[in-house]
Amino acid sequence: MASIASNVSSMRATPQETFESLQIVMSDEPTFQKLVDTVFGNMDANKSGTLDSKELTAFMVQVCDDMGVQDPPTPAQVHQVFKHLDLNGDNSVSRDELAVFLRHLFTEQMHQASVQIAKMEKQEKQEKAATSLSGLFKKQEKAATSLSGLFKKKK
Ligand SMILES: [Ca+2]
Repeated sequence: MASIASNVSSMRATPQETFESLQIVMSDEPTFQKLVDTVFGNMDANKSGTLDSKELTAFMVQVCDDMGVQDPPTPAQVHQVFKHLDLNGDNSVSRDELAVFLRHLFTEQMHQASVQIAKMEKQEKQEKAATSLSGLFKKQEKAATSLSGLFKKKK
């Protein structure tokens, strides 16, 4: 159930993979809506068409478990998420309210993934620069050695 949401947000995927799968979902509205339907359908255990805090608790426990988080969410945390989801304050979360939340969540995750990708690219460049610099030093050492050899011969 949580598998779709956790696949998308899995910590095990590389930032590049995360970014690409989120981009696919976010760039295609029918795909996004289908995902919302699937997630909502899985969360709405009693098929009432809305989510209550019990259903949200079960969902959050599942997601935390899927993501390898040791501590299950506290009732206070669930309450906070519920309040965040329940945009019109009627004490239940509709499919459309979940859609708003997921769109926001995915946008945020795409941003985080792109920041991570940029960081990794920068690191790679720095490593390359360091490698070529040390190669340059080695060349200079060689040159210095052969020059000093030349010098010794002259003596
Ligand atoms: Ca509501």
